[in-house]
Order: sequence, then C-alpha cells, then structure tokens
Amino acid sequence: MFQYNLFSQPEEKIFDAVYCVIIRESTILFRTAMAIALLGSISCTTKVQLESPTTAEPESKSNLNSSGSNEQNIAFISEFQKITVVEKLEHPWSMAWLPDGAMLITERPGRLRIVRDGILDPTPIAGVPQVFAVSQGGLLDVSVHPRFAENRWIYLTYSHGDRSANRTRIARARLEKNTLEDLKVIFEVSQAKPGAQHFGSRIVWLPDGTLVMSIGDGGNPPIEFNGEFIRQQAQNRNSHLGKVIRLNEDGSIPSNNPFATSTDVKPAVWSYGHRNIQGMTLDPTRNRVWATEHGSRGGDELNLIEEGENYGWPVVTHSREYSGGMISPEKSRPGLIDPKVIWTPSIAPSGLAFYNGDRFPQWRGNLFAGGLVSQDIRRLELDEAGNVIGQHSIPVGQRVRDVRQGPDGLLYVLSDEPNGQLIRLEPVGG
Ligand SMILES: [Ca+2]
Repeated sequence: MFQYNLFSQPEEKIFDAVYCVIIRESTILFRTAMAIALLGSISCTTKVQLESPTTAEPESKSNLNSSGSNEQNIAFISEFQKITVVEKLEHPWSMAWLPDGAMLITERPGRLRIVRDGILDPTPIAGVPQVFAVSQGGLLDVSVHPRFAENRWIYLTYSHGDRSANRTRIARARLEKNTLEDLKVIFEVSQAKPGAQHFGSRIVWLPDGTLVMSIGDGGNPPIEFNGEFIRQQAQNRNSHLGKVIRLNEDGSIPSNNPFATSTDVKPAVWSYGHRNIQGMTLDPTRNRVWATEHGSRGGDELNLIEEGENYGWPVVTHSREYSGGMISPEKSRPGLIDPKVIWTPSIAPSGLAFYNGDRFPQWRGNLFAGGLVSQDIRRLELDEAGNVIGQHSIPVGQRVRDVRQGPDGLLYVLSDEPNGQLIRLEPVGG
C-alpha cells in the first residue's frame, strides 16, 4: 500500500501535458484499486520481508499482486510515536543542529529558520542568498561546520539563476545571532542548465574535514545539451552534472580527489553516473557514505558511494521514462556499481540518516530513508558488508523531505507540504 503512486510523479517533475492526462486517468483507476488493496492489506502489519538487495521487480509488473496486497510485503513499524514539534514551515527541505541544541531548517522558497527549545522563531535568519525557487529548486540543504563552535560557519546549497539558465551552488556564511555574515559562494556547477529539475543537493562532512555534495544530472528529456539529452552529462566527467563532488571547507579542491590530476575530468568529481541524489549520509562507524537517488519511473536507488566509481546513470538503470519507454536496455554492467536497493515503483527518496543513537537501541546501525511519494520512512538493516538485509516502513502520511538523527538520539522528520511539519519520532512510552 505504500507504492500507490505507480503512475504519478515520483518527484515534483514537470510533465508534458499528454503525460499528465495519462497519469491523471491512470491514477483514478489506481486509487480505486488501492481502496480495495487497503481493505485487504491490514494483515500486512506482521509481515517481514528480507529483500534481495540486487533484485528489482520487473518494471512491467503492477505493484499489486493477484490478491491485491503489496508485493514487497514491507513490514509496518509501531515501536514509536510521532510528535509534531513545529508546524507552518513552507516546504521545509533540510535541518541541522547547532552545538547549543538550536536547530536550523531551510524552507525551499528561500528562508532559513531557527528553532530554539522546540519553538520556531517567527523571524527568519537574515542574509540568505537569493535563490531560484521554482519546482524542485530553491534553498535546499543546510549543514553546520563540524567545528562551528570555533568558526560559526554554516553551509547552504541552493539553485541560482532563472528558468533559462540555472546552477546548483554552495555558499558558506558565519551565523552571528540571527544574521548570516561574510556570505561567500564557494562552489557552483560549471555549466548552466535550463528548467527547474535535478539540483541535488545534500552535503555530508567526511572525517578528514572535507565535504561531499550531490549534484543532479540537469533534468529530464526533452532538455538537451550538446545535441543529446542533458542526462548524458552524468557520464561526462568533465561536467559537474550527475556527480558527487568533494571540496575543502573553503571550496577549494582537495589534492587527493580521485581525478585531481586528470586533464579531462573536473577535479572536484568524487563519483559519477548519478541521476539526482537527494539523500546522503555518513556511517561514522565504518566511514561509509550512503546516498539515495531518484530514478525516473521506478528504479530509485540506495548506493554505497565510493570515490572514483561510476554508478551507471543513464547507461544502466532499472528506471523507465515517465512515458513508460525504455531508458536503457541494460540494468547492470561490469565496472559500473550496482545499487544496494532498487525501489520500483518509486518511493521518491529524500533525506537519509544513519542511526547510531541510544533511544532506539534496536535500530542502531540502520539507515532511515525518507520517501516523498511513499509518504513513509524506510528503515534499512545492513550487514557488515553493507548489504541491505531487511526493509521496514514507518508510515508518516505526508511527503517526507528529510530524516535526521537529533543530538538527543531521536529521529526528526520534515514533511514537504505548504504547511510542513517538523516531526519527532520517540519510542512508545517516551
Ligand atoms: Ca545507478
């Protein structure tokens, strides 16, 4: 029952009008089917399915089996309670904590908010850069420098420009009281793109003090660049599109980046062949970077990101065009890194957290992946090698934009709504 949006848009995509008609009509039929499925799926609450990490459902399948229940049989979780901490956030996108416990939240239209002791300050933080806030674009990630107490740096990612030419940027500034000072753009994508899709962009700090950041592939067809679909730029290592990049804290390029000395590769590139990563996190216990990536129709991915590797988009994919057409006949190829999880139909993955707190000891070492379309959080159990050996759903009932572990060891969730919420997950009984 989580993948009822098989025919609807997994992100916030702009469709050709003809697709929208198809989608609307299909959705009506599908919702009718889902109403039936809902009645039949209450018993799903006790089912547990250990998903084969490299086996996807064929895209041609419906997400309903003959008895009308969900094929993936992902278990529901009821070991927690949801507490709404803050409301009236306009499409919140990301959250981060300051050392004093205050919390920063970005709103995609271009505001940076602060929550102190559970209370949202009605006045946004001043000095935020102007953003291109349309569709998927706007003010995106916020990240606090690991040594914020010394330097007061915070980092913001956002889309800059207009509909005809825009780029993902990262800027840093010092947070002094309720104002950003010394704001400086430390990196921007080298090539402009049109449209309002696929900006990325999550920031993760690595233990060595560098940061990695995700950048989308430039958008869906019919957007072109150099006479081919712009998505092909994900395989062009001389472009920042469709990449994870790695930077020093001031935006300079680390000399030990995997392609730092190559003449035909952008030296910031850390990994490539990505469509649009909107969830990324560090497992600090094993020093592993995990990322969730949107497919087109189906084929969303969880990947273990390693430097210098090619993650395949759009050469290999389990995803199809929104029209249903084929993107690639190949799903895997030697030398290209396979995902650890494939979600077909799409969950539309958003924020990603690695849990190592003590409030949910049974969840230590698990990943938590938000879903915009699935309106839930997927709890993913990992083995030592980084294979996913279990998947469970925590229903939220709203589009989930971000999931993070708070300094208190609880899980925090942002919902992507005009009246978005900050929600805290607590163990049952507090
Ligand atoms: Ca891939």
